[in-house]
Amino acid sequence: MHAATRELAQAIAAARRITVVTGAGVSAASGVPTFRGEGGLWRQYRPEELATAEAFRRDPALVWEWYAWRRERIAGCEPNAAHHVIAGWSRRPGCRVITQNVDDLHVRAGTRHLIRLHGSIWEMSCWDHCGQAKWRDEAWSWPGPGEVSGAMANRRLPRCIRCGGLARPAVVWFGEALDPADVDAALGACDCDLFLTVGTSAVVHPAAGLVHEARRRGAFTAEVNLDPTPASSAVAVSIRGRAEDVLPRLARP
Ligand code: BJW
Ligand code: ZN
Repeated sequence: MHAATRELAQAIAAARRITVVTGAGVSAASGVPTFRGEGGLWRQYRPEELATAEAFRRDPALVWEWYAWRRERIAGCEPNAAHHVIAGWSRRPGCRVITQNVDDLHVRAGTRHLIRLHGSIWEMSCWDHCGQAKWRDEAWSWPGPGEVSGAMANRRLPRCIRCGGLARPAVVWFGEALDPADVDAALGACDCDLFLTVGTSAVVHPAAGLVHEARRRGAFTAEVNLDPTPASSAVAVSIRGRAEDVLPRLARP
């Protein structure tokens, strides 16, 4: 075992309060595409072009088609070793898990005390803000090929269960505010002994700022990621590797 891995494994074993923040890299081994880098493109679009309210306003069918494609892919994925290790840590008192992922694979791995900063791809909300709380809908899927042109596609989009208006994915798009309760919980979780960031490019705020906040508050900070990120030089221990390989080693010091 490398010295950095051993040091982090021992710190995890000794820590009383652990906070883990995760990103798309944690689900990569399950088959969920990451946002940035290889496999991040859907057709010719980058996620930044589709994960916005402006894109949805302009072409809701295009955005829903992207989400339907992702929902179908995620439905065929299972939690991997990294999700299971994190779920194990989450059963320790004082452990909190913050995820940017909308795939719910942490939920399916049995993770406790989970804060889902960017929502869930399996939930919908009313685009018209009629007052209906977000609801879960795992059944809706994109109409089959041949039924998807223009007005037909728009008629087959999911509708609000209260007012019948257009439904949207209950996820947080660029430029949208996160749920203040989630932000409060995530900031509260920065009061910890050890803060570990896993599988995130650490560029999307406010999630990307949490590791710095935890460090400011005196936590031992660490990162496990395939590629270097803006957080790499700020943390005490940075391990370059795949979450599904490294996390099982960290769980067995
Ligand atoms: C592996 C691996 C393996 C691969 N093992 N590793 C401060 C500074 C600058 C900008 C801002 C700021 N504050 C706010 C902003 C604007 C913006 C922002 O951050 N922009 C930056 C990009 C510049 N933020 C926002 O707009 C946020 N809203 C906000 O702040 O609102 C303020 C407000 C207040 C009041 C009123 C109104 C507004 C919202 C951000 C929402 C982000 N949403 C998305 C889409 C979610 C829905 C969906 O999934 O469709 O969230 S974008 C996308 O990025 C998604 C992800 O959760 C998020 C982060 O991506 P992540 O997880 O890091 O994935 P990747 O692909 O980037 O990285 C994967 C990493 O894994 C890579 O590094 C690989 O190397 C690695 N990897 N395989 C380990 N096996
Ligand atoms: Zn409605």
